[in-house]
Amino acid sequence: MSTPLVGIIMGSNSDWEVMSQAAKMLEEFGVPYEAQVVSAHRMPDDMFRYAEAAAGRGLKAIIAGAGGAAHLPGMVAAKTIVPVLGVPVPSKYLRGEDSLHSIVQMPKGIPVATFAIGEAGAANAGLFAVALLAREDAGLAEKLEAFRARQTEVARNMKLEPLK
Ligand code: RP5
Repeated sequence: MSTPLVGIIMGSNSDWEVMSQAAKMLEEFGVPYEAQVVSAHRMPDDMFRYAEAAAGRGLKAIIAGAGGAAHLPGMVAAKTIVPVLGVPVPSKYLRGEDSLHSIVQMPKGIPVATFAIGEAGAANAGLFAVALLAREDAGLAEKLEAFRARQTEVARNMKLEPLK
């Protein structure tokens, strides 16, 4: 396995169903990544260690997902200058609106690039990490262009059922 360029972290293994969409996207593009649970409130020291080591280990982006009072992306961003992409994971009672607000409302000075709630957000965070890496990797840029072109073709070929 090559050295990971993207770190995917999440608050719980219950987030994996959503966060695996980011991993699938990175796999599709052949980007080396790692994925693990780093809980902000249950493993705060591990979280800081992860963030502090990220740049030195060669991570170019960190995709961080959490649900509820989702402080993981913001706290990780506070301890590293590696770009942090935040994914709000749907929560049981507030359906992820709590997660979204916790992640998106970062005070000025520590940015977290915040994505949509749930699977689309996780997949788009993966795609965004690919786009970041593609700035320095012509082969990856070509794959991203091809991905977009295929998507365009699918949309162009969409047929609508006639009214009955
Ligand atoms: C957060 O609390 C996690 O990110 C997860 O979305 C949520 C629930 O965690 P579990 O109770 O399923 O471990 O920390």
